[in-house]
Amino acid sequence: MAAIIGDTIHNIPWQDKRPGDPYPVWRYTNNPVITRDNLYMANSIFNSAVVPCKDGFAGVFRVDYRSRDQKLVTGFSQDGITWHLEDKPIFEGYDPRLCRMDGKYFLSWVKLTPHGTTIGLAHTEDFAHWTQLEDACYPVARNGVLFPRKINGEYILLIRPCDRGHTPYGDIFLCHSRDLTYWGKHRFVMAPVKNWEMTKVGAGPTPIETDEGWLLFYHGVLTSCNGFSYSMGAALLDKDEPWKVLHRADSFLLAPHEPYECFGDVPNVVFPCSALADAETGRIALYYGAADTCVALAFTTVDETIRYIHENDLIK
Ligand code: BMA
Repeated sequence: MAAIIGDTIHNIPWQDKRPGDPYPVWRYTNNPVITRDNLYMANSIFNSAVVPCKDGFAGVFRVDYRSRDQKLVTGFSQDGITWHLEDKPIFEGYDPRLCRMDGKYFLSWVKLTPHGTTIGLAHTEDFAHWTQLEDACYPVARNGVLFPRKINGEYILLIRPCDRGHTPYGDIFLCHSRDLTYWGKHRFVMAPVKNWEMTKVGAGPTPIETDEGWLLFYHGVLTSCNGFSYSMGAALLDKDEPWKVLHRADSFLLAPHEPYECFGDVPNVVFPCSALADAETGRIALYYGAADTCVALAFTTVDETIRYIHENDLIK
Protein backbone atom coordinates (compact mmCIF):
# COMPACT_ATOMS: atom_id res chain seq x y z
CA MET A 1 0.00 0.00 0.00
CA ALA A 2 1.46 3.35 -1.04
CA ALA A 3 0.90 6.29 1.31
CA ILE A 4 0.62 10.06 0.85
CA ILE A 5 2.80 12.06 3.22
CA GLY A 6 0.88 15.24 3.97
CA ASP A 7 -2.31 16.69 5.35
CA THR A 8 -5.71 15.19 5.79
CA ILE A 9 -8.42 16.80 3.67
CA HIS A 10 -11.67 15.50 5.15
CA ASN A 11 -13.86 17.29 2.60
CA ILE A 12 -11.84 16.36 -0.50
CA PRO A 13 -14.24 16.17 -3.47
CA TRP A 14 -14.87 12.52 -4.21
CA GLN A 15 -16.89 10.05 -6.21
CA ASP A 16 -16.28 6.30 -6.16
CA LYS A 17 -15.07 4.55 -9.27
CA ARG A 18 -17.70 2.77 -11.37
CA PRO A 19 -17.56 -0.98 -10.69
CA GLY A 20 -15.60 -2.75 -13.40
CA ASP A 21 -13.59 0.26 -14.53
CA PRO A 22 -10.06 -1.18 -14.95
CA TYR A 23 -8.21 2.14 -15.14
CA PRO A 24 -6.63 4.13 -12.30
CA VAL A 25 -8.16 7.57 -13.07
CA TRP A 26 -11.89 8.20 -13.46
CA ARG A 27 -13.83 11.36 -14.26
CA TYR A 28 -16.38 13.20 -12.15
CA THR A 29 -19.76 12.40 -13.66
CA ASN A 30 -20.96 16.03 -13.53
CA ASN A 31 -18.00 17.45 -15.43
CA PRO A 32 -17.15 20.14 -16.23
CA VAL A 33 -17.09 21.82 -12.81
CA ILE A 34 -16.24 25.33 -14.05
CA THR A 35 -17.30 26.90 -17.33
CA ARG A 36 -17.32 30.37 -18.84
CA ASP A 37 -20.64 30.90 -17.06
CA ASN A 38 -18.74 31.15 -13.77
CA LEU A 39 -17.53 34.66 -14.67
CA TYR A 40 -19.03 37.58 -16.57
CA MET A 41 -17.07 38.37 -19.76
CA ALA A 42 -15.13 35.10 -19.72
CA ASN A 43 -14.56 33.34 -23.02
CA SER A 44 -13.10 30.31 -21.28
CA ILE A 45 -11.89 29.24 -17.84
CA PHE A 46 -9.54 26.30 -17.82
CA ASN A 47 -6.03 25.28 -16.62
CA SER A 48 -6.47 26.26 -12.94
CA ALA A 49 -5.09 25.52 -9.48
CA VAL A 50 -6.78 24.86 -6.15
CA VAL A 51 -5.64 24.26 -2.55
CA PRO A 52 -7.34 23.54 0.76
CA CYS A 53 -7.94 26.83 2.58
CA LYS A 54 -9.59 27.32 5.99
CA ASP A 55 -12.51 24.89 6.07
CA GLY A 56 -12.92 24.87 2.28
CA PHE A 57 -10.85 25.53 -0.82
CA ALA A 58 -9.31 28.48 -2.63
CA GLY A 59 -7.96 28.66 -6.14
CA VAL A 60 -6.36 30.69 -8.88
CA PHE A 61 -8.11 30.34 -12.21
CA ARG A 62 -7.01 30.96 -15.75
CA VAL A 63 -9.56 33.17 -17.44
CA ASP A 64 -9.32 34.08 -21.10
CA TYR A 65 -11.68 37.04 -21.37
CA ARG A 66 -13.80 38.01 -24.36
CA SER A 67 -10.96 40.39 -25.25
CA ARG A 68 -8.82 37.22 -25.23
CA ASP A 69 -6.63 38.77 -22.56
CA GLN A 70 -5.23 35.97 -20.41
CA LYS A 71 -5.61 36.71 -16.69
CA LEU A 72 -5.62 34.98 -13.34
CA VAL A 73 -8.46 35.43 -10.85
CA THR A 74 -9.07 33.96 -7.40
CA GLY A 75 -12.00 31.77 -6.43
CA PHE A 76 -13.43 30.06 -3.37
CA SER A 77 -15.44 26.94 -2.68
CA GLN A 78 -16.79 24.99 0.27
CA ASP A 79 -16.83 21.61 -1.46
CA GLY A 80 -14.23 21.94 -4.24
CA ILE A 81 -16.94 21.58 -6.88
CA THR A 82 -19.12 24.69 -6.74
CA TRP A 83 -16.88 27.74 -7.13
CA HIS A 84 -17.35 31.46 -6.75
CA LEU A 85 -14.82 33.38 -8.85
CA GLU A 86 -13.83 36.98 -8.10
CA ASP A 87 -14.06 39.30 -11.06
CA LYS A 88 -10.76 40.98 -10.17
CA PRO A 89 -7.65 39.78 -12.01
CA ILE A 90 -4.57 39.41 -9.81
CA PHE A 91 -1.96 38.81 -12.53
CA GLU A 92 -1.68 38.61 -16.26
CA GLY A 93 -0.67 35.25 -17.72
CA TYR A 94 -1.82 31.66 -17.58
CA ASP A 95 -1.53 28.09 -16.29
CA PRO A 96 -1.26 28.76 -12.52
CA ARG A 97 0.00 26.26 -9.96
CA LEU A 98 -0.46 26.61 -6.19
CA CYS A 99 1.11 25.06 -3.12
CA ARG A 100 1.17 25.73 0.60
CA MET A 101 4.62 26.15 2.10
CA ASP A 102 6.13 27.99 5.12
CA GLY A 103 2.59 29.01 6.20
CA LYS A 104 1.86 30.79 2.90
CA TYR A 105 0.29 29.95 -0.43
CA PHE A 106 2.72 30.13 -3.32
CA LEU A 107 1.62 30.77 -6.87
CA SER A 108 3.68 30.07 -9.98
CA TRP A 109 2.36 30.87 -13.44
CA VAL A 110 3.27 31.56 -17.02
CA LYS A 111 3.98 35.27 -16.98
CA LEU A 112 3.87 37.26 -20.19
CA THR A 113 6.80 39.54 -20.98
CA PRO A 114 7.68 41.44 -24.16
CA HIS A 115 10.43 38.87 -24.71
CA GLY A 116 8.34 35.75 -24.27
CA THR A 117 6.90 33.79 -21.37
CA THR A 118 8.66 33.30 -18.05
CA ILE A 119 7.70 31.85 -14.67
CA GLY A 120 6.14 34.38 -12.31
CA LEU A 121 6.18 33.69 -8.57
CA ALA A 122 4.07 35.25 -5.81
CA HIS A 123 2.76 34.40 -2.37
CA THR A 124 -0.26 35.27 -0.26
CA GLU A 125 -1.77 34.41 3.09
CA ASP A 126 -5.35 35.33 2.29
CA PHE A 127 -5.76 35.28 -1.52
CA ALA A 128 -6.46 39.02 -1.37
CA HIS A 129 -2.97 40.49 -0.87
CA TRP A 130 -0.15 39.15 -3.02
CA THR A 131 3.61 39.66 -2.82
CA GLN A 132 5.24 39.18 -6.17
CA LEU A 133 8.79 37.79 -6.27
CA GLU A 134 11.45 37.98 -8.94
CA ASP A 135 10.71 35.95 -12.06
CA ALA A 136 12.26 32.54 -11.66
CA CYS A 137 14.00 32.53 -15.02
CA TYR A 138 14.57 34.59 -18.11
CA PRO A 139 12.22 34.03 -21.02
CA VAL A 140 11.41 31.59 -22.43
CA ALA A 141 9.87 28.99 -20.08
CA ARG A 142 6.49 27.55 -19.14
CA ASN A 143 5.07 24.95 -16.74
CA GLY A 144 6.81 26.26 -13.59
CA VAL A 145 5.84 24.06 -10.65
CA LEU A 146 7.23 24.38 -7.10
CA PHE A 147 7.80 21.41 -4.84
CA PRO A 148 5.70 21.95 -1.69
CA ARG A 149 8.65 21.93 0.70
CA LYS A 150 12.35 22.61 0.69
CA ILE A 151 14.49 19.60 -0.13
CA ASN A 152 17.90 19.56 1.56
CA GLY A 153 17.42 23.22 2.50
CA GLU A 154 16.51 24.46 -0.98
CA TYR A 155 13.35 25.33 -2.86
CA ILE A 156 12.95 23.42 -6.10
CA LEU A 157 11.09 24.49 -9.22
CA LEU A 158 10.24 22.32 -12.20
CA ILE A 159 10.29 24.20 -15.51
CA ARG A 160 9.94 23.50 -19.20
CA PRO A 161 12.20 25.71 -21.30
CA CYS A 162 10.54 26.57 -24.60
CA ASP A 163 10.56 29.08 -27.42
CA ARG A 164 7.97 31.73 -28.18
CA GLY A 165 5.64 29.35 -29.94
CA HIS A 166 4.84 25.69 -30.07
CA THR A 167 8.15 24.65 -29.57
CA PRO A 168 10.88 22.17 -30.29
CA TYR A 169 11.80 22.29 -26.58
CA GLY A 170 9.93 19.47 -24.93
CA ASP A 171 11.82 18.44 -21.79
CA ILE A 172 11.28 19.03 -18.08
CA PHE A 173 14.14 20.49 -16.04
CA LEU A 174 14.39 21.71 -12.46
CA CYS A 175 16.37 24.33 -10.59
CA HIS A 176 17.19 25.12 -6.97
CA SER A 177 17.02 28.26 -4.82
CA ARG A 178 17.84 29.11 -1.20
CA ASP A 179 15.76 32.32 -1.19
CA LEU A 180 13.23 32.08 -4.06
CA THR A 181 15.18 34.89 -5.80
CA TYR A 182 18.34 33.32 -7.19
CA TRP A 183 17.84 30.07 -9.07
CA GLY A 184 20.54 27.67 -10.20
CA LYS A 185 21.77 24.09 -10.10
CA HIS A 186 19.74 23.20 -13.17
CA ARG A 187 19.06 19.52 -13.70
CA PHE A 188 17.43 17.59 -16.51
CA VAL A 189 14.41 15.59 -15.31
CA MET A 190 12.67 13.94 -18.26
CA ALA A 191 12.06 14.05 -22.00
CA PRO A 192 9.27 12.60 -24.12
CA VAL A 193 9.71 8.88 -24.69
CA LYS A 194 6.49 7.19 -25.79
CA ASN A 195 4.18 8.08 -28.65
CA TRP A 196 1.39 9.57 -26.50
CA GLU A 197 3.85 12.27 -25.28
CA MET A 198 6.18 12.36 -28.29
CA THR A 199 6.25 16.14 -28.85
CA LYS A 200 6.73 17.50 -25.33
CA VAL A 201 6.12 16.93 -21.65
CA GLY A 202 5.43 19.48 -18.90
CA ALA A 203 4.92 19.20 -15.13
CA GLY A 204 1.30 19.32 -13.96
CA PRO A 205 0.13 19.71 -10.36
CA THR A 206 2.42 20.37 -7.39
CA PRO A 207 4.23 17.05 -6.79
CA ILE A 208 2.63 14.88 -4.10
CA GLU A 209 4.95 13.43 -1.47
CA THR A 210 4.52 9.67 -0.98
CA ASP A 211 6.47 6.97 0.79
CA GLU A 212 7.74 5.85 -2.64
CA GLY A 213 8.96 9.29 -3.77
CA TRP A 214 7.37 12.39 -5.30
CA LEU A 215 4.33 11.54 -7.39
CA LEU A 216 4.38 13.81 -10.42
CA PHE A 217 1.41 14.04 -12.75
CA TYR A 218 2.42 15.66 -16.01
CA HIS A 219 1.05 16.37 -19.47
CA GLY A 220 2.41 14.86 -22.63
CA VAL A 221 1.67 16.05 -26.15
CA LEU A 222 1.18 13.87 -29.19
CA THR A 223 1.30 15.38 -32.67
CA SER A 224 -1.12 13.66 -35.02
CA CYS A 225 -2.23 14.63 -38.52
CA ASN A 226 -5.04 16.47 -36.71
CA GLY A 227 -2.69 18.58 -34.54
CA PHE A 228 -1.75 18.35 -30.86
CA SER A 229 -3.36 16.02 -28.35
CA TYR A 230 -2.65 16.63 -24.61
CA SER A 231 -2.89 13.73 -22.15
CA MET A 232 -1.88 13.10 -18.54
CA GLY A 233 0.86 10.75 -17.39
CA ALA A 234 2.59 10.05 -14.07
CA ALA A 235 6.05 9.37 -12.69
CA LEU A 236 7.75 8.88 -9.34
CA LEU A 237 10.75 11.10 -8.58
CA ASP A 238 13.44 10.48 -6.01
CA LYS A 239 12.60 12.04 -2.65
CA ASP A 240 15.98 13.77 -2.12
CA GLU A 241 17.18 14.14 -5.68
CA PRO A 242 13.94 14.71 -7.58
CA TRP A 243 15.63 15.06 -10.95
CA LYS A 244 16.04 11.27 -10.75
CA VAL A 245 13.00 9.55 -12.25
CA LEU A 246 12.55 6.27 -10.37
CA HIS A 247 9.50 4.95 -12.20
CA ARG A 248 7.34 6.27 -15.01
CA ALA A 249 4.20 4.93 -16.67
CA ASP A 250 4.74 4.22 -20.35
CA SER A 251 1.06 4.92 -21.10
CA PHE A 252 -1.21 7.85 -20.30
CA LEU A 253 -3.59 7.88 -17.34
CA LEU A 254 -6.15 10.22 -18.90
CA ALA A 255 -6.53 11.35 -22.51
CA PRO A 256 -9.12 13.45 -24.36
CA HIS A 257 -12.04 11.08 -24.84
CA GLU A 258 -15.10 12.91 -23.50
CA PRO A 259 -16.84 15.58 -25.61
CA TYR A 260 -15.78 18.46 -23.28
CA GLU A 261 -12.15 17.34 -23.74
CA CYS A 262 -12.39 16.84 -27.49
CA PHE A 263 -14.38 19.95 -28.47
CA GLY A 264 -13.67 23.52 -27.48
CA ASP A 265 -11.33 26.36 -28.25
CA VAL A 266 -8.41 23.95 -28.55
CA PRO A 267 -9.71 20.43 -29.17
CA ASN A 268 -8.20 17.34 -27.54
CA VAL A 269 -6.66 18.82 -24.43
CA VAL A 270 -6.44 17.32 -20.95
CA PHE A 271 -4.14 19.67 -19.00
CA PRO A 272 -3.78 18.90 -15.26
CA CYS A 273 -2.72 21.87 -13.10
CA SER A 274 -3.58 20.85 -9.55
CA ALA A 275 -4.36 17.96 -7.25
CA LEU A 276 -5.84 17.66 -3.78
CA ALA A 277 -4.35 14.71 -1.91
CA ASP A 278 -5.79 13.31 1.32
CA ALA A 279 -3.13 11.52 3.38
CA GLU A 280 -5.70 9.67 5.49
CA THR A 281 -7.54 7.89 2.68
CA GLY A 282 -5.00 8.15 -0.16
CA ARG A 283 -7.64 9.88 -2.31
CA ILE A 284 -6.51 12.31 -4.99
CA ALA A 285 -8.76 14.79 -6.82
CA LEU A 286 -7.21 16.11 -10.03
CA TYR A 287 -8.30 19.40 -11.63
CA TYR A 288 -7.57 19.74 -15.30
CA GLY A 289 -8.29 22.12 -18.11
CA ALA A 290 -10.40 20.52 -20.84
CA ALA A 291 -10.08 21.66 -24.47
CA ASP A 292 -8.80 25.08 -23.29
CA THR A 293 -12.43 25.84 -22.45
CA CYS A 294 -13.46 24.58 -19.00
CA VAL A 295 -12.20 22.95 -15.79
CA ALA A 296 -12.93 19.29 -15.14
CA LEU A 297 -12.30 16.97 -12.23
CA ALA A 298 -11.01 13.40 -12.08
CA PHE A 299 -10.20 11.03 -9.24
CA THR A 300 -7.63 8.42 -8.39
CA THR A 301 -5.93 7.03 -5.31
CA VAL A 302 -2.23 7.05 -4.57
CA ASP A 303 -2.36 3.27 -4.58
CA GLU A 304 -4.06 2.88 -7.94
CA THR A 305 -1.81 5.40 -9.66
CA ILE A 306 1.42 3.98 -8.24
CA ARG A 307 0.33 0.44 -9.06
CA TYR A 308 -0.33 1.53 -12.66
CA ILE A 309 3.10 3.18 -12.82
CA HIS A 310 4.76 -0.04 -11.63
CA GLU A 311 2.70 -2.27 -13.92
CA ASN A 312 3.58 -0.15 -16.96
CA ASP A 313 7.01 1.01 -15.92
CA LEU A 314 9.18 2.61 -18.56
CA ILE A 315 12.21 2.41 -16.32
CA LYS A 316 13.13 -1.19 -15.96
C1 BMA B 1 0.05 24.96 -24.00
C2 BMA B 1 -0.39 26.02 -23.02
C3 BMA B 1 -1.65 25.57 -22.32
C4 BMA B 1 -2.70 25.06 -23.27
C5 BMA B 1 -2.10 24.07 -24.24
C6 BMA B 1 -3.10 23.62 -25.30
O1 BMA B 1 1.15 25.38 -24.73
O2 BMA B 1 -0.65 27.20 -23.70
O3 BMA B 1 -2.18 26.67 -21.62
O4 BMA B 1 -3.72 24.41 -22.55
O5 BMA B 1 -0.99 24.65 -24.89
O6 BMA B 1 -3.53 24.70 -26.07
